[in-house]
Amino acid sequence: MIRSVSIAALAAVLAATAAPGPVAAQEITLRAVSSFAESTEFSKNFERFIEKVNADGKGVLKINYVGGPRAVPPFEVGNAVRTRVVDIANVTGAFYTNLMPEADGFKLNGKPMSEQRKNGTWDYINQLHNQKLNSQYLARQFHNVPFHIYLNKKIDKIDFTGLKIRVTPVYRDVVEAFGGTPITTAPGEVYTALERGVVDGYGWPVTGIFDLGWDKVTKFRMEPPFYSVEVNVKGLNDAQRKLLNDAALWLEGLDSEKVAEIKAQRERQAGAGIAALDFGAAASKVFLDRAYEVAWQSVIKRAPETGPKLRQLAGN
Ligand code: 173
Repeated sequence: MIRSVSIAALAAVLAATAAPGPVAAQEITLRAVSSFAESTEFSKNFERFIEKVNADGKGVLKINYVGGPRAVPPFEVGNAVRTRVVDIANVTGAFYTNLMPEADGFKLNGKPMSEQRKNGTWDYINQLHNQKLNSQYLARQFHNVPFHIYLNKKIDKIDFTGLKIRVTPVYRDVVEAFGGTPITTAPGEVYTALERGVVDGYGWPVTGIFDLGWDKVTKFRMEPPFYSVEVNVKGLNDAQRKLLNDAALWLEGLDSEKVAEIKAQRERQAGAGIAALDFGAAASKVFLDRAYEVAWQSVIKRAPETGPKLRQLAGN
């Protein structure tokens, strides 16, 4: 039987805390999952967040980390949060577009979170999560980490005609816009798809391929980098809001470590024989302008009520 925090349980804790005398409050346990494999790049900082909450929250709140995609398949994590099968999740918007089509638009806003919290972006996105996912949007990570298209077939211009490219909603529109055939898979299926030649390339951030062993089955990384990774932590947290929010801000601050990490990963890719395909500034600009335009059009088409506001907040 899966445990979730009910309003009644929270009320009981609050009542106990408020009672006079030495009444010990009951520690609450929240179940957490990640939509990325345990101990890999896009789970690591979330795992540090859990350690911090468990240290700071002793006696008040405990997070029980159930694990990665073996616990809940990546594309089902959003629904698991909505239905309270889990209390806290580390997940990217592209994985729950079934519940919130505009969630795929968060990748188009690469402003630092300090700014997004000040200018109302975080607030607006949090409201969307309150309404559509029955949850709080605790933190957004990796705003400064871009995506790439990785390839095993060499191209001599930015044109994916004749290529099958593994995607999630993150890359679908841009792959199609440049003539490629998108094939959607969860990250767990990418290695085998590359090994068997089922796909000629894939979309993935600049960081994290070594954790998954994909360097062994990758020949090229196409420039330029585009969009920005959005992995968020969401959960139900009415009673322990301050503890979780303080830890969430700390988690967003970890993004500053990514500047050095990106440089190191690009060098490591070169060392592993993954050559950068760079077509120069003019071709990169054409690619980026189109990549943003097709993605915004796609978000606005799927979410006509909220998409334009997200674009205005992103300012691009
Ligand atoms: O490629 C993916 O699976 C994907 O969409 C993603 C999003 C954020 C971080 C890493 C991967």
